[in-house]
Amino acid sequence: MALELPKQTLVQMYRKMVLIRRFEERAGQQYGLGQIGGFCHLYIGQEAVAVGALTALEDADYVIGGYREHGLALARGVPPGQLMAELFGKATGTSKGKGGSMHLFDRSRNFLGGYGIVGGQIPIATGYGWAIKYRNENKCCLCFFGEAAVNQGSFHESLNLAGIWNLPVVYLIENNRYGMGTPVDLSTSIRKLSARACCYDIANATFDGMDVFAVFQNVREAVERAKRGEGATLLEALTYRFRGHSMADPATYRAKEEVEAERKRDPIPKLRQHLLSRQTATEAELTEIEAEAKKQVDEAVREAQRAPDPAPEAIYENVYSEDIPVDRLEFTGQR
Ligand SMILES: Cc1ncc(C[n+]2csc(CCOP(=O)(O)OP(=O)(O)O)c2C)c(N)n1
Ligand SMILES: [Mg+2]
Repeated sequence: MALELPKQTLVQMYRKMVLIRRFEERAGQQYGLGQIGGFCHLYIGQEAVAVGALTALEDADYVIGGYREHGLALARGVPPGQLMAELFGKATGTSKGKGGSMHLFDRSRNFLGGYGIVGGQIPIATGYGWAIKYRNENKCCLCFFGEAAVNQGSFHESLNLAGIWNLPVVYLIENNRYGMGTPVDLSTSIRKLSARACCYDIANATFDGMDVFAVFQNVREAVERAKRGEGATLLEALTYRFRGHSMADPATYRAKEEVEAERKRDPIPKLRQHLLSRQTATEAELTEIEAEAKKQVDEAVREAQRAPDPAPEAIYENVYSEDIPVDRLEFTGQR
């Protein structure tokens, strides 16, 4: 699978995964130093899901996620300095410092957030799917959410509509085994969560979310299906978060042995080993990528520190939109 991808793509996947890991470590550190307020949910351990999935997407496609979305934003190409500034609540952040960790947006990259309500992004993705179809566009919407969201009404209602209307949406469950402190087998009666798609007659697959190529391949197939007009797909990536749910969670509800066993599945050393063993990249090239990621993150922190706070009067801006562009109001597609 990996072999058919050009070296440049494979190395870029590694670069992004390492950047996300270093960024999240620094975000955790800066949170501890009091530079970041509010909630902060780190993506450490899940990097292969964001990077594999977003490599399969085109720039014109839409991406939407929940509150554990720093990695999604970075994989989509949001500059780390702008992202760190948002976490710091600074005016140069992706949401002008008014969104914070859970509400990252970048319209220029079709990155739609960032939602704090579990499963809240799923109906929005479904609406985007409907709009794409109505406008006759050759695009899709990729929607990330955690495994705890599959018991929300919003999930079932959305998949039902996506099934009826054959919408170009890829629903991607990041099954990291826990919803806060609750293990998935205490919240959900079935083991294979992608099987829920059968109720709505949509395509589905479960795969190793620590294997960036498995993620890429499954998402690419789902994206192609959506763009062929064959409707939605429900995907389940089996992953794990190495840290607690949020910065306030010491994760005492899981055994040390379990975490150690999961760490052996760490997607970053796995990809590193793959690149070296196939001679796709040399040790020196990968070491340089790792040093570059660290430098980028150091610079992101400096940029965030230097950036100004939002002006007090900015509190009134971006609350209501009084000048919605006409192209947002007029639908030209066929029903
Ligand atoms: C509707 C709603 N209910 C409860 C919460 C509180 N809450 C925040 S995160 C979370 C767990 C979600 O777990 P999961 O969907 O598996 O995502 P993960 O945190 O593992 O990425 C809960 C219950 C919320 N934010 N929204
Ligand atoms: Mg979870």
